[in-house]
Amino acid sequence: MTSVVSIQSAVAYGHAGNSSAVFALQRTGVEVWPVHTVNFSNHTGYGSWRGKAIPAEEVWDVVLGIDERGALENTDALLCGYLGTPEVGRVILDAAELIRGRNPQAVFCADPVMGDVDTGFYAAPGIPEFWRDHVVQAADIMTPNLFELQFLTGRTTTTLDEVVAAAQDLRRRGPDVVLVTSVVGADMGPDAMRLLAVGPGGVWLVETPVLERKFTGSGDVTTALFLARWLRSGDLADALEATASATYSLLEATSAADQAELRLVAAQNDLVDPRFTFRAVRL
Ligand code: PXL
Repeated sequence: MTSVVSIQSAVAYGHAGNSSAVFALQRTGVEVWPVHTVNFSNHTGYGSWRGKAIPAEEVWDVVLGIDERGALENTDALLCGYLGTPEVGRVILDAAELIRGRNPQAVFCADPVMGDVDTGFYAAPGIPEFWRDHVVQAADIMTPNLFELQFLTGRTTTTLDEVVAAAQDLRRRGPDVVLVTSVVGADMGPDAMRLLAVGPGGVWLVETPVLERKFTGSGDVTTALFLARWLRSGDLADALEATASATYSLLEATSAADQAELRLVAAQNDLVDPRFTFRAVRL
């Protein structure tokens, strides 16, 4: 059984961080051990929320407890996302090292959650820099959106070629596989949403129709599904297609129901048997 340690946020209401990734992983047949970085009432996109970030020592303590069960030897991947505080950045690096020590084959998948084009940076000061200066070098897989890719590489991109070049640049700094979400550019039409995957299997692009909505938590589902499929098939194009198909189907169901929060439970079948399927093209 594939097993993943997932260190990210928890929200009581709605679906973001672990509160979207855990169910997505479980529904696709992955055993997941969630470690929470914050305990919030809801995601921060609402503008107000209650609850607190969990102190870094407590986050680390939970990782140690999992290790004391002997479970890290059977961990196939560490998945990380929303951090809450820059101090938790150190915890995810220590967790990656501990897990690699227990299982040298384990994969470190880091979603550098920090911001987006429309919101700007929403991560606390110091977190974007921690991803850039410390996590990039340690990760095997990274899944930035285009805004995050530009920050991590210090490049601005206007064309698809420049996005590919920035993703290749990120690969040279660390992760072997880079998945870029929300790919847009001057030479790309406004009529598609795009995901780009760059890795040992080449450069692959997939397009889905545009949904005129902003979703929170969709990136967390995207990364979770991509990791799950990558662990299963090890095939970049296959992982990209499966991720785009399932995520688009979920977002389409959310739009159709006119809901603010992802229809993760109601549309759970889309995670394993998506109603829409998309093919990736090699660039
Ligand atoms: O989807 C990213 C995310 C995760 N967790 C929390 C968030 C957000 C984005 O706003 O607020 C708590």
